[in-house]
This record gives sequence, C-alpha cells and structure tokens, in this order.
Amino acid sequence: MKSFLNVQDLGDLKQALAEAREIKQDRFKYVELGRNKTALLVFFNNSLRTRLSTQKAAQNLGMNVIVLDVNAGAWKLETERGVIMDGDKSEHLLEAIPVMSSYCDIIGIRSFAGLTDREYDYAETVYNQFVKYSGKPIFAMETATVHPLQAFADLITIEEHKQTARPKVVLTWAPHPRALPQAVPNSFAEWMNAADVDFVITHPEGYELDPAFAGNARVEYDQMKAFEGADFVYAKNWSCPGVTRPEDYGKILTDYHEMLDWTVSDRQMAVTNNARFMHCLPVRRGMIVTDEVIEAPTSLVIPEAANREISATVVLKRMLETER
Ligand code: AN0
Ligand code: CP
Repeated sequence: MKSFLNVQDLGDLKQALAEAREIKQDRFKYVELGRNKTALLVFFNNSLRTRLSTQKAAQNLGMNVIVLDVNAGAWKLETERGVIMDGDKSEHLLEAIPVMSSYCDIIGIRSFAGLTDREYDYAETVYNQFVKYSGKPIFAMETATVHPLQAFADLITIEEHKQTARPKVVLTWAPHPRALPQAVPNSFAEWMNAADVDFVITHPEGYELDPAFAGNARVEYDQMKAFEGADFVYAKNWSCPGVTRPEDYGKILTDYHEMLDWTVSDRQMAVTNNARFMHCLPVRRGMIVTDEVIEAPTSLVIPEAANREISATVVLKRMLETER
C-alpha cells in the first residue's frame, strides 16, 4: 500500500478486519517488520489520539518514530504554488517535503480542511503534494476530506460489539460552536457504505455530505425517525459541505443555540435498540452528547479510541510489507 486515504486502498475489508483481530491478539507479532525503518508523523493541526496511537502502532512494528508539529517549532510552511512569499511563511512545502522524506521511510499527514476553498480542500491538495514529491508511502492522519484511520477503528469497534449480522448504524449530525471539517463523517459514511450494515445518515437540511462519500446511503432529516431501532449511533458535527449551495461551504448554517435539540440525549436513545454510542473524540459534552449518554455502559467512545492503535498498526504493517 503506497497511499492510505480511502477505503479501497485497504482492499478486501474482511481480510483487513481479520488482520486487525490478529494484531489485537498479539500487537507485537510483526515487531521485526519495521526494524531500522522510520515513520515521520507530520501534524499541521492538534491531536491527542492520532499522535499517541500512531506512535504506538509504529513501535508495535519495531519502527523508529519522528513527530513534527509544523506550527510548534518548524518554519511556517507555504502550501500553495505561485505565491510571492512575503508573509509569515518562511519555507515552501515543495522544498520541505523532499527534505522530510530524506529522513524517513513512511510519512503520516494531519492537515485539516481550511474550509474556505472547497475545490482546494476536496482536491486533497496538501496530501497529494506529499504523495507526488516525497517518493514515500503516505497515509492520512485526517486530511482535508478524510480520516480513514478513524473510520477503520470505528468499523473494528462495530464488528466487535454488534449483536446482529447486519446492524443498523446511524450517523447523526450534532451541534458545535465552531465550524468543523467533514473528514470524519465523510470517511465514516464511505466505510459504512463498504461494510455490511444498514446505514442511515441524519442531519439538518443543508448539511448533505459530498456524494463521493455518502453514496447511496439513506438520508433521514427527522433525527428521531432515523434513531428508531438503531444498534449504533455515531455522533459528529460537521460544517456545511457546500453540496447544494457552494457559497455556504465550511459555514455553520444555524447558530448552535437553536440546534440543541440535535444533541444526543436519552430522549433519542430511548427509541433505539439499546444502541451503542460512538464518537471519534474529542467531544464537547452538552453540545454533541449529554453526560448521561456518554457515561452510560452503552458508550463505546473509549474502546473506539483504543482501536486507533489497531487500525494504525494494520495500515503501517501493510505499508512496510509493500516496501520490503
Ligand atoms: C476535528 C474534526 O472535527 O475534524 C478532529 C476530529 C478527530 N475536531 C475538532 O477540531 C474539534
Ligand atoms: N479522533 C482523533 O483523531 O482524535 P485526535 O484529533 O485527538 O487525534
């Protein structure tokens, strides 16, 4: 595997899930695979889980790890070609990428959507520059439009906790005070469409996800109706994807004070099939979900985060195997 962005990059999902189970049973099984190999993790944005779980995954495989926080000590990087660099950015990505790649074997990138230029974000401009100019395998640690390590961990978690062969999984929008990217819901939708689940998306009108990710998934605008009989509830906020009105891209369409009935609470959970609650974290209590729901025994947020180590170990293992 040379690049990890979309569900197809992993090939057969059943096989990938079998590998995840194998690694969870013995996470050091492939500790010789990464000997004398170096993973470079480049963060343009904050992170708790991705930073820790991906380092742990690389160590499980015997790799060395270098972490770079671009905005905390590195030169500020220009990402667009053709600009006159007279601002606060001292270095261009076009030099920085080949330099960084000379010190490592595999590179992970966290680079969120800017949420101002839809075309720039949806072309995965930053990620693709790394693919093009590094000559190394590149994987997404949440890029402008996707967060596949999260979606893979989510799928592993659903597989571990499902009680029926084909569970009903509901992705629900929930309120948030700041405009957030669409990467998490995009990837979750993409992966659920590829998995064997009954998948429903619910959100207020105007928040329609890009069809490249939502595919033919059922959209139900009535949140209570969507929750009926759900086995898994996956909450997440996202800003306007700009599908129906491109001029609204990256915006919050209605002030969150008016949207608080979308906060996942016992009211909605009551109509589910004793659903498990999921969220990628970090989560704002009282906005996305109530204390009661996230603290209930049905909440999976901690095992879900723990599975980030497993998804990252599988992905890095695949990349190391390709390089051998
Ligand atoms: C980010 C997002 O919504 O994409 C990261 C989630 C993993 N969340 C925040 O910025 C709060
Ligand atoms: N879920 C997730 O990616 O969390 P971090 O932003 O803390 O890495």
